[in-house]
Amino acid sequence: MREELEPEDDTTRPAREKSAEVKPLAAGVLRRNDLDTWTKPGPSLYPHQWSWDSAFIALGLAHLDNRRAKRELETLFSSQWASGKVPHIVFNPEAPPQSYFPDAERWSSAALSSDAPSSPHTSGLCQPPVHAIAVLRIWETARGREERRIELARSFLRDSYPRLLAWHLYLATARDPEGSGLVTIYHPWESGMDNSPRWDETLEAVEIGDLPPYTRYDLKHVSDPSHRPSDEEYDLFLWLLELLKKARYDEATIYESHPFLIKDVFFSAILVAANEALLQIAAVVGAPEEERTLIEGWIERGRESLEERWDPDLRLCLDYDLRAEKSARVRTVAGFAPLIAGGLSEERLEDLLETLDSSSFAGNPRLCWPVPPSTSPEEAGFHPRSYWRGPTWPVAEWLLWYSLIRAGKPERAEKLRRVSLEQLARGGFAEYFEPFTGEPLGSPDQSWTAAVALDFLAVGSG
Ligand code: 2M8
Repeated sequence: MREELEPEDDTTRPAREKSAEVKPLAAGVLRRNDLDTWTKPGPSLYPHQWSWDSAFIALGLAHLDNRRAKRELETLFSSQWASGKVPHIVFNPEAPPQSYFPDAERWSSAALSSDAPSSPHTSGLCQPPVHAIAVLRIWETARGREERRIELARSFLRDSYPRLLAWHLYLATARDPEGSGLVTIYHPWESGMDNSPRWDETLEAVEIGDLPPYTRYDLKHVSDPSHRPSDEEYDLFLWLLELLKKARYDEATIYESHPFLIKDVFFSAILVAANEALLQIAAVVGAPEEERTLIEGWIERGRESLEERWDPDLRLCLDYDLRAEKSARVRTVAGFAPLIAGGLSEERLEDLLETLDSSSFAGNPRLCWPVPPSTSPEEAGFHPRSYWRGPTWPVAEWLLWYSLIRAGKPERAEKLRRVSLEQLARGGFAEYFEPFTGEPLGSPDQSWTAAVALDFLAVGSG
């Protein structure tokens, strides 16, 4: 039977008391998933290093152990491709056999592309670039401490800066040959929101060819297969992967032939926020003026192009399918992209806040906690238990909280932070939550959930 959570029961206990319990529990999750130089996203479902998970993990670890936080990102960046791409998965050679699919062999990245490192193996895709934000957090947690610690953090920034710059340059060029300011993704896995209804129309048009057989291992790690993408979705994911392999992960070839080429507004907005962080890092390390000007240009271009993707009726920002030449008119949390990118006019900010608090998102009366579901409950493609089709995701809440602070809305940010922490204090560090009942779903003890809790606790007033 499903366990229903009743947040009302707990209102007598002060928030501060519950927060005090959350910190050691969150730290415990990160400790248990720690493999010394990097952290597993989840205890069994995700046995390898994932790119944006590690960025979130690093910003949580920054509040526990600065050195370990740095190591997390150094490990990830040591597998950066020659092109500047940071791979979405770095494979763990010690992972138990048949624990995750597609595995390193299925990707064959090093065999197909001379840009890919051969040891450890990596996937051929990338994920949203949260990394510069995490590097900046590491710096911020060291500042104001003893001189030695500050100097170590500064030296970490010096080492990280060129890698981050190469990563962002790759996204601004290979992933945006049009110079549009928006990043093109090649696969739903690159968005981080794998089975979001954002991709439904595009995927419907994809014809699956001769797909080599495979076995899914993810389903054995969750209590109910309906939490994860369906078999039909997996076939499409695997077929797109075959096409990318056929193109030998070559950007120009992919651009000519691939059926999934989407200007992803959420990914692009994170890049703008990450470029803001990179600009601050550039100042700390004394980067050349022309590089700072380049980064400023990326920020400006990114914001302008997101504004062009604004839908005045839905009052959200929409992805654009380059092949079909049309927008994906679906209300998902990704539509808040301009808030994440920042630099908004008062009017646009108000639009976004109204959408956020409307019944389409955090103001929906059926919600257990007033946090935005990954897909609006008013959408036809909404599903309350399926992965990115409706559940609430603490990492998405963190991104909105971080953005609200940057947008000069500290009170709204604080409300979101408190509710998000309450949700975690009641439901634990699940990968995602059923939005109407608060039931924890997916992988338990998910590292990035614990990491954002630590950041919420450290940066907020507790
Ligand atoms: C999920 O994605 C992986 C594929 O990359 C999967 O479902 O197997 C997504 O939630 C993604 O955003 C996340 O980085 C990854 C690991 O937590 O899991």
